[in-house]
Amino acid sequence: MASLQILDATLREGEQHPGVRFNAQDKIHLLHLLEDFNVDLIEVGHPGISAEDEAICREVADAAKRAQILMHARAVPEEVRAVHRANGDWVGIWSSINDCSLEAKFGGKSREQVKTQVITAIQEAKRFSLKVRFTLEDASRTRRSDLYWLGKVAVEAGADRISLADTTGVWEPRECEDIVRWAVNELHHDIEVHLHNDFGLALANAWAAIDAGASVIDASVLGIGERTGIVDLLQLAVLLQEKKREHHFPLTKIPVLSHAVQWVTGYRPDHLRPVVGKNAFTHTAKYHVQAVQKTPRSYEPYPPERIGRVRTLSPERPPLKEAILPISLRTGEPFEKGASELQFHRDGPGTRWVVLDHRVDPRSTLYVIQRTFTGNAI
Ligand code: HCA
Ligand code: CU
Repeated sequence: MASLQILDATLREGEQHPGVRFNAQDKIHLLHLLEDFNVDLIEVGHPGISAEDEAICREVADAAKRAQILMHARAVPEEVRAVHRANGDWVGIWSSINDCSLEAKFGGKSREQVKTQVITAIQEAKRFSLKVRFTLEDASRTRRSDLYWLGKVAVEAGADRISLADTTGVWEPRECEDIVRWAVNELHHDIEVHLHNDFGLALANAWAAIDAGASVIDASVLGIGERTGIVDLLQLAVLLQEKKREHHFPLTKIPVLSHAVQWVTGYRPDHLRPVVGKNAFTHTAKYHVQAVQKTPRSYEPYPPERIGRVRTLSPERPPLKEAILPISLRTGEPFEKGASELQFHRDGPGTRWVVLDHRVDPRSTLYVIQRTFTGNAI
C-alpha cells in the first residue's frame, strides 16, 4: 500500500468529456487544486494534437509546484518530441494490438509494424530522458499472450511503467484483479490501470487492482472523461481513507475541487452521486432522522464533516400527487403538450389522460402523461 500512487487525468481524459476544453488558466488553477489535494502524478494533455495544445501543456507543466507531470502521445516520434518541448516529466505512450485496433485505429498495420513504432517512440523518449508509461490500450479485449508480447517489447525498449487500459469499461473486479496480478508477476514491472466506467464498475475494478498489487490508479475529478468516464478521484480518495485508513488526501478540500471542476466544465453530478451528490448526507425517513439526531453514525457510513460537508434532515413528506407516467407510442401525429382526454386504444372507459410533455424521436413519441380515473366514459 505504501507505494500506491494516484494519477489524476482530469486535464487529459476530462477533456474528452463532451463539450469540455480547458484553457491554460483553467488547467493551471485545477493543477494547483490537485496538488493541494496531494495528487502525486498529473496528466495534463496531449501536446502533439496542435501547437496550441503544446503551448498550453508547457504553461501548465511550468506552473507545477511539486507533482510529476505526464503528457499523452501516440507512438509517433513527433508526438514524443512535443512532450519534451512542453516540459513533461513523463510521456504516456499508448498502442494496442487486438484485431479491432489494428484495423480501425492503425489503418491495417501489422503486429510487427506496431512493435517497431512502439520501440522507436520509447527510444525517442529516452533520448530526451523522459520517463515512459506505456499503455496497452483496450487491454481488456486483448489476448493475454498479446498483452505479454507487446508489454515485453515496451519493457525491453525502456518503458518505466506498463499501464493496462480497460478502454471500454468491460472488466469485472475478479477479472481485473486476476489480470493485474498476472501482469505484476509476468512483466516484473510497475503496473498502472486506467479503468472506464461503462458498466459502473470502474471504482470496484480499481479497488480490485489495488489488492492485486497495482502501483498506480488513474482517476479524474467526478470521473469525467470519454463516454461514462473513468474512476472518480474523490470517491477513490474517500474509499482509501475509510476502508484502508490511508490518510493521504486532505478530504475537506473535496467541495472546492468538485465545484471548481463543475464550474469549468459545466458538468453537474446527479443528486445520488456518492460523496458529492446533494443527497449523500440527506436523511428523510422519520425514524432515520430521529436516530441520526441522537447518533449520526446510525445511518451514515462516515460523517459529512470529514469531507467538508454537512448533513441535511428532510423529514417532510410531499403530498400525494396524481399518477404521472411516461409511455411510448408509435404514432404519426404527435399530441400537443396540454392535450387532454385522449382516447388511446388501451384506455378503459372512465380514464382521463392529460399530456404533460412529449418528445418525438424517429420511431416513437415519448409522452409524459397524467392519468386520472374519472369514473365516466369519455
Ligand atoms: C484515449 C484512450 C485511453 C488511453 C489511456 C492511456 C483509454 O486515448 O483516449 O493512454 O493510458 O481509455 O484507453 O484514454
Ligand atoms: Cu481513457
